[in-house]
Parts: sequence; C-alpha cells; structure tokens
Amino acid sequence: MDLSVLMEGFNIKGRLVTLVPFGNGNINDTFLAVYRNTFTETQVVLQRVNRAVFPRPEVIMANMHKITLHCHAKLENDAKRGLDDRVWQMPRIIKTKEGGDFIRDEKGEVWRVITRILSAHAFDTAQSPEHALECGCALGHFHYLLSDMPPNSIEDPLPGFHVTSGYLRQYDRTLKSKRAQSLLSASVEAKRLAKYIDERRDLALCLERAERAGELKRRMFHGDPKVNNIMIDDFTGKGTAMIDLDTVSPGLVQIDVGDAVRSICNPAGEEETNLGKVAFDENLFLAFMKGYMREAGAFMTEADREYLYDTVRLLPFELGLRFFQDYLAGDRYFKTRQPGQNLNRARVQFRLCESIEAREGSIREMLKRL
Ligand code: GN1
Ligand code: MG
Repeated sequence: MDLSVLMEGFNIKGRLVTLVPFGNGNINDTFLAVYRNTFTETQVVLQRVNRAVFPRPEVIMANMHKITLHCHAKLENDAKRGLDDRVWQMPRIIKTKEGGDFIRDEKGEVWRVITRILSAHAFDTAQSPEHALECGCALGHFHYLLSDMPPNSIEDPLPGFHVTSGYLRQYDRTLKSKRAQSLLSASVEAKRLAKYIDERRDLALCLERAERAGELKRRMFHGDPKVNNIMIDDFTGKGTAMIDLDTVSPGLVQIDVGDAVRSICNPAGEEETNLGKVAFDENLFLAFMKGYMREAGAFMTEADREYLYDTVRLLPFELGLRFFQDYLAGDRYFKTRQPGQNLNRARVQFRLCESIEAREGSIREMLKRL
C-alpha cells in the first residue's frame, strides 16, 4: 500500500514532504505526515484502525465525529466567555476530498487523518508530580467536556471493553487451549501469574456489582487515558489535550481515573523488565488526584469516591489479565516487538497491583482528604 497515494484522498493543502511511523500505540498503526507550501507547514496524523480490535471501524469514526463536534463547540464557547486558564485542544478529523471521515482501501482497511496537536508532547511515563497534576487536570477537564453529552448518542465501540468479568471468562477459555497449556507448563513465571489471578477472582467483580446495585452510573468516559494519551504543552508545561478518542463511550468515570493512575503512578513504565523498579508512587498519585479533582471534583458523587480505591487496585489487575490472556493466546491483540513481551507486561501490572495493595491504608487516607 503506497501511503502517499492514499494521502492524496484527503483534503490537505500543500505538498507532502514526509510520512513516517509515529507514536507507541499498542493497537492502531500511526504515521506522521508533514505538508508544506511556500509560507507554512501542516502536520497531520494518519492512522489505520486495527480491525482485529475494532470490528466496526465505521462506528469508531461516527462516534469520533459526534464527540469532536460536541467538544469543539463547548471549547469554543468557553474560550469566548473567558472561562479557561489555558487553550484546551482536541484533534479534528480531516475530511476526505469526497467529504467523508475516512478512506477504505481495497483490502477493506479503514484509514483516517486527524490534526496533530503542535508544540505539545505526551510522555510514556510520568516525569514529575507537576506532570502528574497536569495529567489529572487534562482528564478532569475532558470529563467536564463530555459531561453534557447524552451517552446514548454513542455506539459501543468495543463491546466488553473494561468488563473485567468478561476478560476473566475469555482467559478461562484460553487456558483450555493446547498453546496456553504448553506455555504454562514451560514457564514457572507464567504459572505464578495464573495463581496470582486465581487469588483475585473476586476483585474482578467489584465495579460490576456496584453498577448492578445502582450505586455507580455510567457517564461518558475516555476508556484509555494512559499517560501517553495526555498531551502536555511544550511551552507552559500544562495539560492541553486528551488524544486517542477511539474508546470514548458510556462508562464509569472511575475506570478512567484508575487507568490513568495505573499508568502515571508507575514511573518505571509498562515495559520495565526489572520488577524491583515497579512500585506505586504515592506522590504522583496525590498530585494526579489533586489535578483531577480540581477540574472534575464537582461531578464526583459519594459513591464515586467510595469506589476509587477498589478501582485503582482493579485497573492494573485487569490490564495484567488482558496482557497475560493475550500472551497465552499467541499475542493477537496487543502489538509486540519480541516474544514474551505480553508476559512481561502482565508481570509489571501485577507487581503494581501488589504494590497498591501494600499501600491500601495510606491510599484510602489520601482519598479521604481530597
Ligand atoms: C491499548 O492503543 P493504546 O496503546 O493507547 C489498549 C488499552 C491499554 C493500553 C496499554 C483499545 O491502548 O486498553 O490500557 O494499550 N487499548 C485498547 O498500554 O484495548
Ligand atoms: Mg488506544
């Protein structure tokens, strides 16, 4: 597939000068395209939506269309009224020459182009408490932007996403396969992780039970607010945008908090191979939560707060379970660069979960004081 020919289908001014792989996403293929003319430069992001993960990419794009429309209008309005302490940004879909939101190639692959947020970067790990605080502000502000969007206007982009009991069932099915059995019998570490999961099966159900009991209600959430999906302004050091909008849909906002926390409060990052370096950082946690509450505290109900500790513990468990299941199934979901990478990613998340359990008392205390 000649990507520069594909790019001709999109309505972008100037001449394409470069097109290179971009970012560290585990799911979609991402490229940066730079266009120039005599006076200026335009940078955009080209992505192929992973059809193995998102079976209906057109749903993703229809959702993205509605979400960006809603948020851009609100951002513009708030800016006019001078409500913000900064310019908040959100990527925009670049139309095709035919006026559509994406191009489907001859193989049926879906390609989209979105604007790049310039003079800003996302990091793979938290850099400092100030950075963590800005991540909290960015997620909180994002929840504010989505707070008046009717959840039923969005179609479920990824059925079963963040339903931990479903991941457990999928894991149990995978365990029965020959591949999984042979991977398990070949590795002491894999056996240890399987035991780890068995000891925490009940944890998987905590949020689902609360939702069924009516204690927690779905609102619009991001779904994937890890640290490298949060853009920080190069000049001011402030959070400026949430990116990767594929999973924005009705969900529990605490899941976003838990997912951001599991990625921000582990400064060693998701790919660390030395487990001794993986630990929950309470300073980063406190800073992140302060930033989040500043922007979104007003939406938090008592019940929302009550389930925060459980969620912070649940999210690394859930992601570890997803990585481990994928390892046993032959690395079909998360992209890998070397064999055993998903096994190692699972080890990191489970170690983080243990580190959270060991700090339960002080995490609960911090949450009470927010
Ligand atoms: C995936 O695409 P990316 O890298 O932002 C995954 C998240 C995981 C994350 C872990 C749709 O996100 O749920 O937390 O990897 N996204 C999907 O790095 O499954
Ligand atoms: Mg993603």
